[in-house]
Amino acid sequence: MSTTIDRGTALGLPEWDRCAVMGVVNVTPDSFSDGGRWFDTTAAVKHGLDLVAEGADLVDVGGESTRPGATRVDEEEELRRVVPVVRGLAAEGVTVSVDTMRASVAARAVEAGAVLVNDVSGGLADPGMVPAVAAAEVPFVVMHWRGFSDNMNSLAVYDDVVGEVVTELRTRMEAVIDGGIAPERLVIDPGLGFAKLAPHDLALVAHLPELRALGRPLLVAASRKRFLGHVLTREGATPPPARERDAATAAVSAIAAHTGAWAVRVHEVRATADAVRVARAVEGAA
Ligand code: PMM
Repeated sequence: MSTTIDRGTALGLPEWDRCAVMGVVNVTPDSFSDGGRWFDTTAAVKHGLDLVAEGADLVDVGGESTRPGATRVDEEEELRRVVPVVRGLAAEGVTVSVDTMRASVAARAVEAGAVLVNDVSGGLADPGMVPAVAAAEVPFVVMHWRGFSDNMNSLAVYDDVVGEVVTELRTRMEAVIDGGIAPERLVIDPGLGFAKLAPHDLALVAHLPELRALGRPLLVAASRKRFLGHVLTREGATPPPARERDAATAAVSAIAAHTGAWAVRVHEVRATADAVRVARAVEGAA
């Protein structure tokens, strides 16, 4: 089936005829929405397989929480969390991506079978990352990022959030290409919630085609984030907890799929798998 929306493709990854679904496995004790739930290799692998059974096209494995205010995990611990889970899922034939800001973790995860490196810092956190990914010849997610989670809220200052994110992403794309990563392997991501307040995130979701105009496939990761808590908060009430934001997440998945996202990254796969299929059907009927 041919698509009417050109979502782009990343060299080295399968091609889907609709927006792909990336399921999240956080092997962490403290991620904001699912910390502690899959903090064991067997449970994490099982969870990844469950996400595939529910409709995930690829599974993103991370061992470091990036929630606002989080402090960094050390390298040995991150390796211990991530590598066996990547190996276990890849051995089952799952398309695995690794969510890490460390070159050593990316390299070891690729050896263990990961086929995509997802670095929320876009290569800024570790000077070894870009050379490692270039050498491994795997696709690379360049996310919009302004600084580590412990102080990113103070960096959420914009005059024109869409224009500034586009400009800063373009600069990072040029830097990683200069560093040796093939342009065909890049995926870009607006970094919802990273140095952004709710109005910034909403503006970025409203303007995805402007990000897509950078010419690379677009990954959108809204799942359970704070801006959805804001949207769902009734007057005078506190925001619903992260795990009660899955219907809102699926709504963003439908919008993102309909406006050209290549993939959406979510914790709860079932509703988003339906959302991207509905978006595909609507696209086919246009
Ligand atoms: N957000 C989180 C983690 N990894 N990766 C990408 N590419 N984009 C994101 O927005 C992103 C990410 C936040 O933590 P979570 O794993 O609990 O969603």
